[in-house]
Amino acid sequence: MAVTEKDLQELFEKMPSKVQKNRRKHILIKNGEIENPEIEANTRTIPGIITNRGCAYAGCKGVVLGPIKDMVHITHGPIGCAYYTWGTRRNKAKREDNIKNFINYSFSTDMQESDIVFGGEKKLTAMIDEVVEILQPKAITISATCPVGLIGDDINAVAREAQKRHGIQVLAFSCEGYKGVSQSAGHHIANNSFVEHVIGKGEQEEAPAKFSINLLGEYNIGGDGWEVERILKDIGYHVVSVMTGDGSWEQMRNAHVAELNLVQCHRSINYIAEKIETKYGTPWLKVNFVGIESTIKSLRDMALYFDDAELTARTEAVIAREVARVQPIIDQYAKLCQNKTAFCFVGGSRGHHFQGLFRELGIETILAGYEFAHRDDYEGRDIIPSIKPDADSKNIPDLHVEADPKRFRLKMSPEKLAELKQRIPLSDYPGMNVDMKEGHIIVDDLNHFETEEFIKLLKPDIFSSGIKDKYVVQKMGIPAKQLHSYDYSGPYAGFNGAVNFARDVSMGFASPTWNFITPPWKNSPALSGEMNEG
Ligand code: CFM
Ligand code: HCA
Repeated sequence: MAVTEKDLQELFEKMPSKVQKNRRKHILIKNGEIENPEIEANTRTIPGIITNRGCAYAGCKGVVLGPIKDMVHITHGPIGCAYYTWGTRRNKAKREDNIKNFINYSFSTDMQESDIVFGGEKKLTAMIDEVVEILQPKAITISATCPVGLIGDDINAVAREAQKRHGIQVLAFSCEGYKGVSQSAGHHIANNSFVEHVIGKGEQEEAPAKFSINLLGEYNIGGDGWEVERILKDIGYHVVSVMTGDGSWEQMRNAHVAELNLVQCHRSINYIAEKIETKYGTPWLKVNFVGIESTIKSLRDMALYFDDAELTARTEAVIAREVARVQPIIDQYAKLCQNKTAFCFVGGSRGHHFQGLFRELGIETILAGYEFAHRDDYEGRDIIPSIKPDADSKNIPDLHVEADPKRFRLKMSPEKLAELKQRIPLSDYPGMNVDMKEGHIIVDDLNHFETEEFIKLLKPDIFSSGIKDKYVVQKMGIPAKQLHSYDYSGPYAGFNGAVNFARDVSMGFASPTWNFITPPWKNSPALSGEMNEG
């Protein structure tokens, strides 16, 4: 069933008029007659609305910094903030020779009321000294939480002093939770600091091997990054650094030597790709390793970029071998998925990326959206010049970078690069809106009220989003698949990931559990009337 403007009208009528006015701008019904309609995104959620969004601290410490394994990440704040950004995201990391791995530890100053009253700088200083004494990390991060900004602890001064005292890099991040309208502000804060203080600071001058790449915006959730690396290494690529899944400070410092940057999640990391290009001359390529077709396309785009006969042949051989291996298994699972419908609502890029994988199984995404993406993630990169300054850029000034006179190196002639840009999505990406089908819904910052209303209207066969709404949705009788943490499963990226996803989703459909749940709309009749005994 398609949703009409009239349905939307009825849904909005249940909201207070101010909320209606605000929310109307965040919801679109895809209508081919209007090319790329404008959607409001990356603006403040109305207080009182139950949003799935997180905060700037979550985006900085939890998302971007957290997965870097050889740095100790200190949360200066209440214990809950540290715990939330440590255990639940499932960014996996392996032990490696000569690289320490602190990923299993959560470090927090565990701020108490007395620290709020008297200040917490001394406690933070003591904690850094203790960390250095016990663990001897090569670098430390300090992330601010809301109270730090409110009481005025100067974490930058503490970091500077600690850096002098211990002779190791100590980076402070002023990512107080309220700094932006969502996690997205935190991504900016983390990335700006890396561009300024970490990337390009290593000793290496040349790429250590042919076909050297960095993998940006891959956080190794459920092992996604490992599956992507497996494929890339098999083809003959050398992965210099991954930002930041199973990543390391050590490798990031030499990221400037790579010949190409791959960008998986553009929402959280496009700034780094842009800045590295300006500073070191490394072009970037938008890739998507979620879904078989997207994985194949990404691999072929990479081969086009490097333009090497042997690499291209190897790319095709690996694709052929992998597809022959996984497709028959996926086909079996896909039988259980035909003509089903999904809602796909995730934070930044996954709300878009997973639509292709759903489609390959025979599942159509009828409603999708992002928690905190910006307009370019919906409407495509082309609209960037027309975007009015958004909430993040007002709060977090853009970092100005210039070409590094010692290390800037053109990786390819400007003519060849320009010619390639005609054929592959170098420094470009289409928005989610292009992939949505006629009549399907796009919702920015979907809230819990709207979730329930849209479920009643569209009755999807599967709902994919996060932990905050999963259980409400399951109680409505709809299988829910977390696309943040993958519900203890994964990887879902690459060829093996597509098999895992097909297995998990079809299991959701095949499970008899749903027969024991009566959705609320089945308990109350759709039509109601009164008996007239006259
Ligand atoms: Fe990028 Fe991510 Fe996402 Fe994201 Fe996130 Fe995440 Fe996400 Mo949760 S970096 S934007 S801030 S792909 S943590 S690994 S799943 S909301 S869609
Ligand atoms: C975050 C992390 C998160 C939360 C997931 C969820 C993640 O935003 O702070 O709400 O289910 O992927 O772990 O996005």
